[in-house]
Amino acid sequence: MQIRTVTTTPFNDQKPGTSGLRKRVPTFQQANYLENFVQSIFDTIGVPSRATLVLGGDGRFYNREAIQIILKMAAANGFGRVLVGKNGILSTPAASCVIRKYNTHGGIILSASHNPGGPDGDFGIKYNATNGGPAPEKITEAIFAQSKKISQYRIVDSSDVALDKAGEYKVGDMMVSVIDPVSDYAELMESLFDFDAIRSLLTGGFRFRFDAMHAVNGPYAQEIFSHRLGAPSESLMNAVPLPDFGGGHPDPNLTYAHELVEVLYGENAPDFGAASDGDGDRNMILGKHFFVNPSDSLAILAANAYLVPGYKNGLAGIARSMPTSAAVDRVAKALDIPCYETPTGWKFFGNLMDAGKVTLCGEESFGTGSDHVREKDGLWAVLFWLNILAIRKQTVEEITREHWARYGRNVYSRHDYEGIPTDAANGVMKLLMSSFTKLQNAQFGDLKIKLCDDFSYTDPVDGSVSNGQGVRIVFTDGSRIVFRLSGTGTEGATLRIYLEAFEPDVANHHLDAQSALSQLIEIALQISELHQRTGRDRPTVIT
Ligand code: VG1
Ligand code: CO
Repeated sequence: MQIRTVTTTPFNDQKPGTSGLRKRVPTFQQANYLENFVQSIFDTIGVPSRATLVLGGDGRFYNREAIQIILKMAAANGFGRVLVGKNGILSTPAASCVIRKYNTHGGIILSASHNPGGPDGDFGIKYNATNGGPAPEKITEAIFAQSKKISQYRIVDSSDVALDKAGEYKVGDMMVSVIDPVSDYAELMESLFDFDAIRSLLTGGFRFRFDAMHAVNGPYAQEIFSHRLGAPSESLMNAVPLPDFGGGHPDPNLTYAHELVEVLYGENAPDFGAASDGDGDRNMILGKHFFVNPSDSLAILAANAYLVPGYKNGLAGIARSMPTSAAVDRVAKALDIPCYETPTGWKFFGNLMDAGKVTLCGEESFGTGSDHVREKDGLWAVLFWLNILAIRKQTVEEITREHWARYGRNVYSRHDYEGIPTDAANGVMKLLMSSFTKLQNAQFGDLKIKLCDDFSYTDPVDGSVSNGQGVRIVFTDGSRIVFRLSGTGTEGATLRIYLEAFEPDVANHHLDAQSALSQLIEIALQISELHQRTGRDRPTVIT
């Protein structure tokens, strides 16, 4: 095997964000840009002799080229085998599943998740550790540090691998197994859910729509919903993955999944609708003319987990990210199990799951998952809902309203201001942080501020500390406003405002979240001077 050592110089912007390194495609296409980052990963994790690596991505533009480069670099860095999804495809949860099932030395996932793709869109890369989960902060920081001092990378000269046929190939001395990206994952889903009950539901007049948004979950949805569960063919929308996601923004929310939303809010709407994102780890759940807030969805899954075979023996605990509503905390309390509050991003759940402290995890950003893998999992959440619907035989809206009646409703919304100038966004955050003393105990109408801080987390398993995870303004009645800067964007800054108020009274549960939260929204805008500082008079996305 001919290993070439190539001299290179560092780029200084290879800092992984909330979930891996995300940049515009042209940035990744620069000479040595991808190679530097991949070599920094290998240098940081160390490669045990003849170790196995998992490799796959969400199929977006530049996926195939990147896979060929990474295969040649893996061979040159001493890997003995790479398991790569056919056509270079693996959804994020499927990659996590494969890493765990075959006990590999982790995996590399190519995705920019919900960010748009195409030649001018975004690309991304991240390393998932041997537990199948996103590398924790101490590893991503070490990769970044390495990327700033890298001077060479290793690669072999070899022809490209035909990724379109499952089989065994060779790159240098390394074996490449091109695997079916769907089968291991589908098998895992069958082991968790009551497929017979779901099949009876889907073939018995219940009407279901799943929107794969031309992203990675198309083939997974076809195999699971159509082939294994017998869903009629009209159940699937946009199920053919495209390198640019059909020009769309593969983010399953009310703004970007509007095609599905129009169907579910239209005349003669189906009973249930769901969508997932670019890399298949997010989910949106809709009923007929009804939207399930992701924080509520997590709470409802937790409360109904006893109905689902994989979870019927109980949950060890639950974790949610800080900005996620406390709806699930109420369920944890009722179940008498612990509930953890972590910073944003799935990498913070891994230790808790590995230590057996939690079974279910969730984020307000349409992410839900469990310890079956170490990533959030879009199709898993849809199957979980279908399993509950199949057993309870009620509508999505009835189940949600009954949940609120029992636990109270955490009215919740997130307002995103996307693509604002970085300076303005930083200015807003600075202003808020310098206002803590002034805001403490301040009164706004009938609301009084109890606490303001910049969220900091100490991992209960390894004691690592993560600071600067978002500004919290908590009121005496438990209402909250949270401000955070996004760590997944590639253009300017995105400021997120998370709003939450608790409504115990069933008589008010019908209220629209925006009107129920109007007072908090006003306070948020006032104390952040957001409109004045950014020149924006409304959010780009409201969920
Ligand atoms: C966003 C979400 C966060 C999620 C992350 C990755 O991060 O808020 O909850 O874990 O995306 O999701 P940020 O830093 O932009 O707020 V995915 O599906 O893009 O990998
Ligand atoms: Co995603």
